[in-house]
Amino acid sequence: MEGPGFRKYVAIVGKRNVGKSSFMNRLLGQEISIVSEVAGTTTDPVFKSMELRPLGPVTFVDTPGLDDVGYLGKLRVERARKILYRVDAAILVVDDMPGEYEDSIAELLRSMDIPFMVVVNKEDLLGSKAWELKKNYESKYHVAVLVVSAKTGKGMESVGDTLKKIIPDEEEIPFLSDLIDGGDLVVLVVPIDLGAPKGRLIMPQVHGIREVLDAEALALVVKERELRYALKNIGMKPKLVVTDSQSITKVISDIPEDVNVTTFSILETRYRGDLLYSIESLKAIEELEDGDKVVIMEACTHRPLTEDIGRVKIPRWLVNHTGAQLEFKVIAGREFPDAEEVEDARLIIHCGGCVINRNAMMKRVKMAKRLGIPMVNYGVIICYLHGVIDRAIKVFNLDVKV
Ligand SMILES: Nc1nc2c(ncn2[C@@H]2O[C@H](COP(=O)(O)OP(=O)(O)OP(=O)(O)O)[C@@H](O)[C@H]2O)c(=O)[nH]1
Ligand SMILES: [Mg+2]
Repeated sequence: MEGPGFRKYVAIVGKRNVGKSSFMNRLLGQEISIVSEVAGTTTDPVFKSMELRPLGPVTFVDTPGLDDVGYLGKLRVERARKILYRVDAAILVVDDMPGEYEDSIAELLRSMDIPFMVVVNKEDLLGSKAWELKKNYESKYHVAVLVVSAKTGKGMESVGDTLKKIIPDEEEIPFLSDLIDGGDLVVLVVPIDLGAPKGRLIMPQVHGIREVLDAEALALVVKERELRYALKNIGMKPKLVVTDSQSITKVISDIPEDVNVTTFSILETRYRGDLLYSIESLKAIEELEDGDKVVIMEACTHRPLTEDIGRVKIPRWLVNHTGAQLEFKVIAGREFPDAEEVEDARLIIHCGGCVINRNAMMKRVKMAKRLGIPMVNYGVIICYLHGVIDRAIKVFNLDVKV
């Protein structure tokens, strides 16, 4: 399956003239990036896609040697950050001992949570010194180091294997099965309103029911109007109540105080993304001021409804809550936007991401983190703006204060 989160982006970084472009060309087996003995040949990032076994589709990003004169200090880091925020891994190409430049790149990559490997290039020139360099890089950075020659092709065959090892696959997180035990009663409150699709339930609802059954627990599915009646008559206290975000305040008023409750949307945020970051990012709401830019981000491009949750309701609630004149911008689509489009945003409000998988959603979370932008999800912000977030996340026992 091809899609965002499946294709890997790998940046090739290193000093000028170490052979970054030559290395990429050799991987691709064709001349894509201009190579020359003049330092600073590559001036803008060059993107090139290929199938690299055993990794699958990869897009390599050949970067300008970031030690360019004129891009020193902070500016250089800012420039690198804008290239690197979207990559899954980096390859640091070197032809000499680790120095200040390599240290600063390694530190930047670590701070951005980007796994990297080192490639000692020019083995044909360096000879045994190449292996000495390998030892140095291994003991200094504790990463995988390959010795290659972009010129002769030596050592190049291990690049795919090494990249596969350093790029982690996201672990799977259960939807709700870890929150319940066999025999528990779980109540799923499902609105059947105009927004509900005809004749069926939506994915998170089906997912919830399925996991309750897998856990050998009992699923009771009701509309919000029948909730009180159901609880009165069933004679059993629910372990968990899951509801649609928009009915949460009503649902809370209908259930005992000590019953855990959350929303389908919060479960989805945890399942696909980073619930903790979403909750930590709520802080940013209280800091919003007049003129601040808030980005509404959706992973799909559905046709907006008239009372659209992301485009109409959340902005309205947010303005009411903060009292600030905010500037909203909607960005929809399967690709996370360019850094320029979001870097001045004070907050990103992201949809649940039902059309993308965990790898893709986590990648978006990482990109927001790397750009230093707080990012909350619809379900989390709705509960926060309705004053019920503490109650709605209690069941997860997270180590966070809202
Ligand atoms: N002998 C030898 N020369 C190499 C090798 N790889 C690259 N070179 C040479 O090193 C010089 C620089 O190579 P590039 O690939 O342009 O280096 P770069 O890192 O992309 O440089 P910038 O784009 O300027 O940052 C060229 O003259 C290449 O032919 C190698 O494995 N062996
Ligand atoms: Mg180059």
